[in-house]
Formats: sequence, structure tokens, C-alpha cells
Amino acid sequence: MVDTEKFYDYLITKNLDFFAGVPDSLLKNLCSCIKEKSDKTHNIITSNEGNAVALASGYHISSGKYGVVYMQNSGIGNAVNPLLSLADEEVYSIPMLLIVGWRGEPGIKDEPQHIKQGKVTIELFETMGIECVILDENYQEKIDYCYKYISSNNKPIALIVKKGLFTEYKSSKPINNYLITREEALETIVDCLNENDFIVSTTGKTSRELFEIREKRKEKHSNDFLTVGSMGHTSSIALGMSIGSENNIYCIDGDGSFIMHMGSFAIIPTVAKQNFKYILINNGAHESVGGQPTVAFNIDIQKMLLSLGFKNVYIAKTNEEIKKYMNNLKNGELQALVIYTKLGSRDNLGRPTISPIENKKAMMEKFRN
Ligand SMILES: Cc1ncc(C[n+]2csc(CCOP(=O)(O)OP(=O)(O)O)c2C)c(N)n1
Repeated sequence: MVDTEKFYDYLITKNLDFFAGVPDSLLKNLCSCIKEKSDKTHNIITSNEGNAVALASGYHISSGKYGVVYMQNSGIGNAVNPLLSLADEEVYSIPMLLIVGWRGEPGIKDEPQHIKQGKVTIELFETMGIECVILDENYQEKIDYCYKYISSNNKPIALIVKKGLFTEYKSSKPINNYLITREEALETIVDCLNENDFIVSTTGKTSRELFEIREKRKEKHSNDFLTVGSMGHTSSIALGMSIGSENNIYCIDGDGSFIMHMGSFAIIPTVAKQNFKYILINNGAHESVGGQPTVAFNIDIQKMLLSLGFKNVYIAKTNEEIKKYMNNLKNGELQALVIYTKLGSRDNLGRPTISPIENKKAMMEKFRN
């Protein structure tokens, strides 16, 4: 294993002290360490991974120093554009160190959404002309190599992190003062829906909890699209679904996901029909991957959505308020509900036991009945 704090300290001795990225479960300990030890202009938790590459690029141009970008391999897609059209050696040729969590590494059991991404991770980087270095116990050697490589080649390099490599970094547990859990909020939402209402739920524990709520209620999963991957696209999936059907489509989003592709909210009000319903569960954090904060508590989301064209945006902090506003959501055009929840989830939370394809097929059949 690699001692998380020593790894961080070694980066600092190399003057690698500017961090940007989106948190990842495999990098949870490293992200906590970076967060605790860096000031806010030197650890920027970005809305998506592409923004982090761009930030590291700008920082390099003005300071001459090298940025460090951390991400889960799921985020490579978001980063491809600035990696190829900004940092690439045939464009601006910008050195930076990418630290990438390798979900779905071949031979290691993982969830369906990580299998293909894991299989092609190294190939994807290589196709982009980005060398990959697999991190191991000899972390000083690996960092030295990466540092030398980026400074002499003026281009990015990727340090690939396998599951379980970093030691636990003990940090204060993130908390907020809200009253109900995400799972309680989800149960109340499900209580308020009928059998012809559909849900598109966001990436991470929201979909895992929704799956278990249906199991507990002995209900089928055919009304729920569990967006297991594709973080940030839940609202667009729901929008597409609402255009293709007359049924009510309830998008249940998370604040990290909402922020990741916030641009979609400029488009939604221009096309959404009355059957598109937006619910945001706001816990102010990327709770599913370790509770790294988002900026969602700094945003007046109600004002923002109203200014973009939503007709009503309700705020709920208790189950009673959820029930009341779910009733309002049923009628009227472009309604949204923002639910503030506390952090945390059950230790014994499971994962969907149906495959994404089974989920899709069951849903497509349900839409046709
Ligand atoms: C593109 C991409 N980047 C990062 C991840 C890793 N990831 C999975 S869930 C999650 C956090 C989601 O946060 P939020 O939407 O606020 O929901 P919460 O976990 O708080 O319920 C992250 C960062 C991912 N799946 N995809």
C-alpha cells in the first residue's frame, strides 16, 4: 500500500501543490488528504473533469508550475476534449500530472458501468498519446519519473491508481445540519408516486438506495432508470424520456451531478413538457464517493432554476414538506423540488442485482403497456 500522507507530502516536495479534480471512491483517502492540507485556491473540486484539465492548463501558463488533476477513470470522457485540443503537444503542449482511479481494472470485480471503462482505460490514454504509469509502493520513484517526463516532454502523464492502494487517511467526517437522510427522502418520494410514474435516478448511492427501496416494498424495478454511470446526465436522460412519452418522468438528481453538467438546465425549460419533473437531493457533497463538498450550498438553486424558466421550485427539508410539494409537482408545467438532506448512508447498502440491460428492457416494456 502507499501511505496517503507521505504520497501527498512527496508531491509537495516536488512543488506539485496545485490540485483540481472530481473525487473518486478509489482516491477517497487521497482526496481527503489534499482537501485537509491545501487551501481553497490550491484544491479546486471542479464541476467536471474537463474543467480540471483546463484549470491546470491556465495555472501552468501563468505560474510555470505543473498542476495535478485527479479523477475517476469514468471522468476520462469529460477530460478528452481539453486533453486533446488544449494540453496536447500538437496544440498548446501543457504538462500536468493526471492521477486516475482505475475502476473496473480487468480481473478485479466491479460494477457493470465500470467494466468497459476499466478495460479501455490504458488504451484510451495511449490512443491520446498520454503515457500511463501504474502507481505502486515505489511511489517516490513513480512521482520522480512522472515529474521528469512532464517537464522534459511538456505534456500530460497519467498515474493510474489501483483499488485499495492508498492507506486510510483519517479526517473529520463531513456533516451538515439537515434533518432527513437521502434514503428517507427517496422513500417518501416513492410513496407519493403511482404505478404509471417513472423515475430516472442519479449516479451513486441514490440509485442503489432506490433499488433497495423497491426490493423492500416488493415492487418491480421497471419504473426506475438507474443511471449507474454517466454522472451528470440524469436530467437529460429524463428530458429525452419525457419527450418520448406522456407518462410523468421524475428525475431524481444529486447536487454533484446537477453541477457537473449544469448547462443542461439552460436547455430543459426550452423544450420540457408538463410531464418532466425535477427533484434535486442536495446534501452539499459528493456523498457516494467520500463526502467531498460541492458548492451546492452556496447556490440559490430556487432562484437559478426560476431564472432559467422553471415555473415553480419548491424547497423541502422534512418528509412532510416532501409530501406536500410532491402533490404540487403532479400538476403544472416545469416544476422542481429541491430537498436538503443530511450526509451518510447505511453501511449495509447493497447494489442493484439486475443488469443495466435488464433494467432498460423492463422499462421499455413498461412504457409500452
Ligand atoms: C464522470 C464521473 N466522474 C466521477 C464519478 C464518480 N462519482 C460517482 S457518484 C459521485 C458523486 C455524486 O455526487 P452527488 O450527485 O452529489 O450525489 P451524492 O453522492 O451526494 O448522493 C461521483 C463523483 C463518476 N461516476 N463519473
